[in-house]
Amino acid sequence: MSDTSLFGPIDRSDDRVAVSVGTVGLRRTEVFEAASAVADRVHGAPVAAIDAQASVRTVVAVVGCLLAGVPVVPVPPDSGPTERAHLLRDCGATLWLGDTPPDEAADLEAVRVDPAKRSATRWPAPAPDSTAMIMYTSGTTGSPKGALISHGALAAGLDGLARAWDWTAQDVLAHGLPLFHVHGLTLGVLGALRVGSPVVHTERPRPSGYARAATEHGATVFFGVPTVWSRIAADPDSARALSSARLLVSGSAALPPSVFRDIAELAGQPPVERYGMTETMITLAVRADGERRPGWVGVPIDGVRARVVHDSGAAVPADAETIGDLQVRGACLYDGYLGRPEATAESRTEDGWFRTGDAAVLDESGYHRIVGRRSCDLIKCGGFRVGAGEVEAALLDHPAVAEAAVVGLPDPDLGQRIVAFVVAEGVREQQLVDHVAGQLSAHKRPREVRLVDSLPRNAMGKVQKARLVD
Ligand code: MLC
Ligand code: AMP
Repeated sequence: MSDTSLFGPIDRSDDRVAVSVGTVGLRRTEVFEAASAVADRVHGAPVAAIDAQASVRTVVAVVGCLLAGVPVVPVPPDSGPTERAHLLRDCGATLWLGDTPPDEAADLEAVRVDPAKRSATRWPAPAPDSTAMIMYTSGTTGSPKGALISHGALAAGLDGLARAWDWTAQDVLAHGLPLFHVHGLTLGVLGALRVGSPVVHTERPRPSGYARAATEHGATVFFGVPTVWSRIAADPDSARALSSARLLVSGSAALPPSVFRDIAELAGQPPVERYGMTETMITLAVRADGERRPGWVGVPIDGVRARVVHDSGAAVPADAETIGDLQVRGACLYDGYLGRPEATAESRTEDGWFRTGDAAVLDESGYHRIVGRRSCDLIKCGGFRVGAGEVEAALLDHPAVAEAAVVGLPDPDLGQRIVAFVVAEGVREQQLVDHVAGQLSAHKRPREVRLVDSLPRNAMGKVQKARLVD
């Protein structure tokens, strides 16, 4: 049986269900014995791509690769051929773990993952600086980049969070977030396995599922993106069912103050907010016993340092007002973008701080508030990070489209909704929505397409997105 540095020793007396997704559950020993069977099969591979459906199979596949020291690429299950082909080509995977491989994975060796399989192989802990995961994430332009996350970074980030939230094996975590991003997979599955707290995954992040996790599974900690909390607040019975919880956590995007207050009233406590990125994991958090203030994401977790600076590099005053660039450093940060030395170098200052691209203010107690992103070309829709450039490229790929500009507009449910301004002939708006949903992940589709005669451009010919947003 494995005993790796990421997951710690296995307490065989703990016969609780450690991971459940929908109606399927595995005890802790079952998770690791099934994962060891995957590790037996995949060890030695350079990289493994995983069809990251919301299922225990995905959990077993990811843990198996981590045990074997094989870098994992979680592939969004709704990704279309353009996005999937890019990911698979870029990451260098030789294995496809999942059901029937899609056409783009036809060259990869298919590995079936069976959560009922068992193996007792003991795996030595992978080196802390070896790559554990390659998480694909959007930039302002171009195709998604693979962020290299080491085993050591995972351990450091998860421990920092566990300490911030007093998250222990006595907790039961519940969420229904996708298993291909930091929030749902890294924190919501690997975090739970590392601290030993059972995780109840509700398959979808619906309010009724969260309520059932509280009433039927005794969940004490809940993770959600603001859209999920907003939907829970709009379903008072479900929100009230969470009143037995110890901690409600919101992150991945800005939580509207009205939702913060509605949840406080209905569930008996407001969410704690925390801030992170694919490249950094979670760097700032309101601690379990910290003051909860709407819009404020707290202080650096243990092992992280943060600074808010002017363009000159000088720190902004801690006056809760002056806006600067948020930069972070610490053991939980990524090692760079796979095969993109220039983008990696650009992401760091000369003195080694990571430029988050987010603008923030700091107050005298050390709390941070995120006030927005520096670039309007990164959109947060329902907590998903979507690059305007990637959506524009998909639109321009349609034969009827001559020009396209994509922006994020405020949306009461999604935070920002993706809106495409398109110059095109002989095509309907919905056809363009479907075209993007078919090529990229469905969540990257424009929620609205506006057909226009021309795009506003400056003297240099650059599209003036600020005018579109106005
Ligand atoms: C809709 N669908 C289409 C379609 N229109 N499919 C094809 N073509 C079209 N034109 C399908 C979708 O694929 C999906 O299918 C279904 O319709 C509903 O999709 P949706 O409309 O996009 O769902 P929505 O209600 O908008 O989702 C809201 C949400 C989701 C909150 C559930 O946005 C979500 O899961 N967000 C979480 C994002 C997250 O975890 N981010 C963390 C990033 S990490 P089907 O089959 O699926 O029903 C990070 C770091 C940190 O940020 O700090 O945490
Ligand atoms: P991703 O790479 O998907 O993890 O997205 C990271 C981005 O999400 C950050 O750069 C922020 O813009 C945004 N984000 C994450 N958490 C928060 C938060 N609590 N409040 C505001 N924005 C957030």
